[in-house]
Amino acid sequence: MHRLFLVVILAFALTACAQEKNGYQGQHGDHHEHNDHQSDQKADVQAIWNFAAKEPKSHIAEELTIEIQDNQGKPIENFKMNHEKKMHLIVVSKDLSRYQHLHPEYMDKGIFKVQTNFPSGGDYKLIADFIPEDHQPKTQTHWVHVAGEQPAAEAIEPETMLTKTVEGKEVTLTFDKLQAGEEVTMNWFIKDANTKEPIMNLEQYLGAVGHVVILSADTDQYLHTHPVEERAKGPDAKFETVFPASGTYKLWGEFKHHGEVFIVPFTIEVP
Ligand SMILES: [Cu+2]
Repeated sequence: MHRLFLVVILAFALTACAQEKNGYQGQHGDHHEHNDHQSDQKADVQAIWNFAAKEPKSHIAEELTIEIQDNQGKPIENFKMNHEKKMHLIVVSKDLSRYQHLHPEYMDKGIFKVQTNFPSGGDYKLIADFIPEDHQPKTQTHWVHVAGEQPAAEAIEPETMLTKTVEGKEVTLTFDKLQAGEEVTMNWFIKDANTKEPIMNLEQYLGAVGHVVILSADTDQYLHTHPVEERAKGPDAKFETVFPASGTYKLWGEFKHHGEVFIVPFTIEVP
């Protein structure tokens, strides 16, 4: 319980730190000047983000390289498997309307590579989630501007009805008690949208009943969640998390049924 809370706090600290670094790199184009953070013991890893293209464009495959280093610029070479992958990469537009969950491939010497394919132009936040051997879970983030046609930003409005149909599934999200700073258990209840029958045979997706990613509306807070029962098969999928502050958050639940992954987004207000 306490460990979960610490992870969330650590993720914050790292996110804030990474943003500062990214801004710094953006201005100076120098990936090696990080002395400003060496005194901060939490900033014990850093990520260097590079697209093969000078300016990535939407609707085409763009190669992204992410190098994970310690704070001296030495590659970190060993990573723990976490939900069957060495790195999870969340790609989200600034208005949170477009979301992708990718798995960069580990090459060697701390270097991960992935093909991105942005669904539109605009600003995107990239969030890499990984666990170096002998470290706590880490989060590193990066903003990128993508060239291409950009639809008007969508408002991030909390939904009052937390039931929706996505790809033939009717999904209802409930919370035991929704309160910032408290451990919250959420339940995703999944029915077949046509027959209204509860789905009892969800497949394991990345070693669990599903995955839930949560971001605050300003994208600053990336929350980790843990399935209460990893091997559950539905119709209930329960996860625990702690919302660190009151405000608007977007959640994406990812589940697998009949070999297909479906992603269900909800926007909520946390008191
Ligand atoms: Cu993942």
